[in-house]
Amino acid sequence: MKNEQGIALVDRDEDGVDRAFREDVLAGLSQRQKAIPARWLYDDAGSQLFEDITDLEEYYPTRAETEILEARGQEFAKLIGPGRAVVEFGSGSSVKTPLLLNAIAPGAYVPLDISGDFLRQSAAALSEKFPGLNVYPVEADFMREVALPEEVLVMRKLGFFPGSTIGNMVARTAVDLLRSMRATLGAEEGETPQLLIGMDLVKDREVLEAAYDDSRGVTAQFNLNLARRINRELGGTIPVESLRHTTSWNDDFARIEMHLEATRDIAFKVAGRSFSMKRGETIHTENSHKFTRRSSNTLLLAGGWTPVERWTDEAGRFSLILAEATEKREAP
Ligand code: AVI
Repeated sequence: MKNEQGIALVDRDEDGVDRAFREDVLAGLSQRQKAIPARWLYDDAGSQLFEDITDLEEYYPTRAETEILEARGQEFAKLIGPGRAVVEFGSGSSVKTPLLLNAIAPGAYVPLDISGDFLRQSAAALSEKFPGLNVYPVEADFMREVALPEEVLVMRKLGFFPGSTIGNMVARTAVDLLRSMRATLGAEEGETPQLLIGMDLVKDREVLEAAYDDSRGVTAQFNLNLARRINRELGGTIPVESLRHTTSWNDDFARIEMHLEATRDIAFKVAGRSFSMKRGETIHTENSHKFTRRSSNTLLLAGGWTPVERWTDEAGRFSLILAEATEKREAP
């Protein structure tokens, strides 16, 4: 469902149920390997729990990326230049976004997010911090091409996609997104937009497993909240106390996987349909891919972006990559 600007809106049925959520959950629970797309982890409670995760001792990505943004401002300024419209894919973080904006003297800031309330709150907070900067929040699903506000069409663009959120997508979805970003940023109209993107790096398995299974159990609550959300919003009867949060490193795909595992045989209903799980069976709830220099280059190139520069934090845990839209197909 779209509004008159072609923006995707949440499509609810007469009972207020998000139809896409119900479809994804019912389809996902019907598969042999049960799986639910990770985007449904982020209702209000899930978004708050994710904020809490970013403060955890074991969860290094947020601190590592912030360290790069703090340390490399002058290099960003040199390679990006002033006057660009910064288009952030997501609502923006109260810490990372100001670091970038301070470094590069942008012409405008355009946060894109599907969640209007959160978007407006964070855009307002940012306008307060940067009183002279034009801020144009756009409520839209950035997984597809988005029409940018007219005021910024004449400006050169920089896309900003921090946090290694790209790592939560399988390669096919990530490439689709990178291509949509090209279109949103005007690459098809003869512009050469830039993209500053965070990509988390492959590292010791123990460090990764601890980051996704922390000692305080916050990530476990984040994962279990999905089952609670299904019960709340889809009339589910999942016995949440009989599920446990598990993580494992999948070496073939260089990713941490999050699952909810049944600790006993269980049966439950969701939206009137019956499901069961044997003890030890899981629902796959998230992938978090980790990259090497080569795999990140390959992904960006497949999405139509040529890497220009990359930075890592001192400990070499996380990378921030500046890329520009590839102008034409390179030989051979
Ligand atoms: C949002 N995303 C980049 C996080 C990650 O690290 O993959 C989500 C997350 N899941 C568990 N902890 C954090």
